[in-house]
Amino acid sequence: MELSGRAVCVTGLGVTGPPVVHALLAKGARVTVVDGRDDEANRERAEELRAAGAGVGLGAAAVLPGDTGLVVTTPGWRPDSPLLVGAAEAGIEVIGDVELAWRLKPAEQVWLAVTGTNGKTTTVRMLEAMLRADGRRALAVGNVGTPVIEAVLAEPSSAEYRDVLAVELSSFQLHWSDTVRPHAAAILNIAPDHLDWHGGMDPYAEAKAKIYGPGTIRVANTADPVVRALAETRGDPGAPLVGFGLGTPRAGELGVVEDLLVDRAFVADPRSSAEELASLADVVPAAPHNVANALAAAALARSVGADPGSVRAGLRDFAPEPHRIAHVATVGGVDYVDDSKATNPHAAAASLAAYPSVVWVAGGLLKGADVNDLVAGAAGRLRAVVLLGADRSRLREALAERAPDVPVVDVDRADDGAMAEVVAAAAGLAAPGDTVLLAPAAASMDMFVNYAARGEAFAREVRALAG
Ligand code: UMA
Repeated sequence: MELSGRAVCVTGLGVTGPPVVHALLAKGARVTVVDGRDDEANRERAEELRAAGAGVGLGAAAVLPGDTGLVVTTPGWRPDSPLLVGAAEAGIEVIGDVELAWRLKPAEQVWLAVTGTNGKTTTVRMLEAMLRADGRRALAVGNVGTPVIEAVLAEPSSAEYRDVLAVELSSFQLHWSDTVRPHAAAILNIAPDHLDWHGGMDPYAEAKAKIYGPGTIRVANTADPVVRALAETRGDPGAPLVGFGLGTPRAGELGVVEDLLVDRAFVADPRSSAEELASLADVVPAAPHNVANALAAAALARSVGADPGSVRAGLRDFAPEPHRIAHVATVGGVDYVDDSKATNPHAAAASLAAYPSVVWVAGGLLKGADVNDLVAGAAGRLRAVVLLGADRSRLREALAERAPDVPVVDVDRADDGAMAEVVAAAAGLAAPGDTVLLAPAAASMDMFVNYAARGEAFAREVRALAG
């Protein structure tokens, strides 16, 4: 990709923007970066990027420069933002940061990609651990937090070079990626999320399906009908389709036999042989959806020839991230569990399914998702519900209709004391043997900086309760 002397506009000065700007400057492009937010943090970043040679437009000055030949957008920018619509109307190519990274990467670097509504970060981290156990120079990048562009610029001869990337791709990043073709890619599951950004379920699923590029080995969750349909109808029909699921694997699949994770795809003769990869005890936590994540990671690792022993070693090395079904404390015979990362109904349903009797803490920003099925599916497990956050009335209505006998406490405040009131109410409703489960089914930004801050607030109040 020729960038020397080209006028490029980068939109977004968040996590992704600055390394994209540096990469473009290093390639000789003339770069302007814009961001609608003109605050202290962005002014500081602007200072640093101006010193490096970029132009910067903040706030009202976040406009497309007249001579722009290419726009590189960071993932959070919606396709209907006026600046991006204006660029497209003017015939200017708009690509995402992942597409740019793909065009600039060394030819020999292999990408293994993961998308899905839930489990992406866990899966790329498991994959990274398996690849490292196999002796590869691997790194988990993308939506997981390290912008992809940071891992593609090193020359293969340098110490910083990575030969395999475990790339977590959000639907936003996939929307802006058109020529990316990973060696193998997994779709974990698809359930309603980010519908406001994409404008509906179909465009959301179509964005996810773009992960299967020409030649990409299609790894797909056989238990998810939407994923199965996409794997069968999208991507390259000439490329292998490898299913994974919690049942006994058929030829061409990875699955579970008794307490073993088993590969019947990446073996010499899938019809007559299978390879043991690991035991269920190697997967932490061993909740069903997490075993599915481990199988997806294993399929991707095996697609580049990783040893079965490396799959097991990687799973044992893997440490789950905070705020994902994390046990905080047991107080008075009641377990308190922080799954603040359950930011949509699909994730909350998986979490609720792991416990028989739950005081459920839920609510926040629902992002356009429907909660009726979630509530109907969980009703039999609910001792009580404590609601918080902006969209809690939608949950309250669903509970009144689908679980009318379950007591509901509504915490009608969003200040610093709200979480203390939530935990106190939950403690009052729980009986010994119950689980108080923070699995909000919603994003956190109405009350907290992010899901981690919400989880920390919950854990703090639980520890205070425990004394
Ligand atoms: N901005 C505007 N106008 C807009 C939109 C954004 O000016 O219309 C500005 C904001 O003021 C802000 C900047 O753009 O300064 C933010 O950029 P961004 O939203 O593109 O996000 P980044 O900070 O670059 O982080 C992104 C991902 N964020 C989103 O997709 C929203 C991060 O995923 C990712 O880790 C990072 O790139 C790595 O490259 C986070 C996320 O929430 C974890 N992802 C969603 C999810 O997992 O559900 C998709």
